[in-house]
Amino acid sequence: MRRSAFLIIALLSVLAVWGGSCSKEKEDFTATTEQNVAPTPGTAANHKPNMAAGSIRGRVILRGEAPRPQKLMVVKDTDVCGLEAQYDERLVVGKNLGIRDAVVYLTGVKGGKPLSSLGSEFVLDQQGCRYQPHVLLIPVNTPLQILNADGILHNFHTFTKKNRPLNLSQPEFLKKMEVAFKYPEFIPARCDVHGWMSGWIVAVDQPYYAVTDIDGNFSLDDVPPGAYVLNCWQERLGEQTAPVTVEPGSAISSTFTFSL
Ligand SMILES: [Cu+2]
Repeated sequence: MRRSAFLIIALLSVLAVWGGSCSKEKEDFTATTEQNVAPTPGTAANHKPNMAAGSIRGRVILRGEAPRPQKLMVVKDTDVCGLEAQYDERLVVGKNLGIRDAVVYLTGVKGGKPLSSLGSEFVLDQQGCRYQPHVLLIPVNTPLQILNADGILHNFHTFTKKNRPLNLSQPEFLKKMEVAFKYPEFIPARCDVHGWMSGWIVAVDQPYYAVTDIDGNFSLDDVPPGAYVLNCWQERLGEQTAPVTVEPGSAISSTFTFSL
């Protein structure tokens, strides 16, 4: 009798643990689903989303066929730079002809979320003799940390029209440098030591900017209702614009199509 009572208690304990883990899974699943269906506008932790705001989502795509990735010749520091094959990142076409590293931005927005909603820490790494990321957004007058994960000599050289041009040597022992940009500008960056290294710093004075992901997707959230111009820039393909009207609480979609 005492043995069967023990067995029943043991069985109930197992069921309780099993039931607990099931409902946990269910909770997690529900949370993920809600997140996917109804994304919260605005990303800054300290920013209260404006419930009347709208959002713009879309893609930047290439018409026709994706070009073959162009392999770069690594002719220097091959023990660090040549560990992986290097490809020209000035035009990277992913799934369904989506274009990576296009910059999509709104002009004409008054008010809305703060510039700080773009983030609080901005890092450009030099890893495998590539700039990572290839295109980086940074608010004006904000420190940009330039890291040297490679531990070899690099040179950070910017080609600017509004900002002060930079030409900074970063020897192997200098793991971090810090710079800032005073004016909004699309700024090419190069390394004079490794001629194939190229990237872009996009200094911005308003937060309605996004860089497309590997599949060409972008999203701009927490946009105050109004009529604006949506701009799309790609370093090789140029710039396009489209008028957009954001209604309160609406989500609109927009696609930019470029040709080579
Ligand atoms: Cu370099």
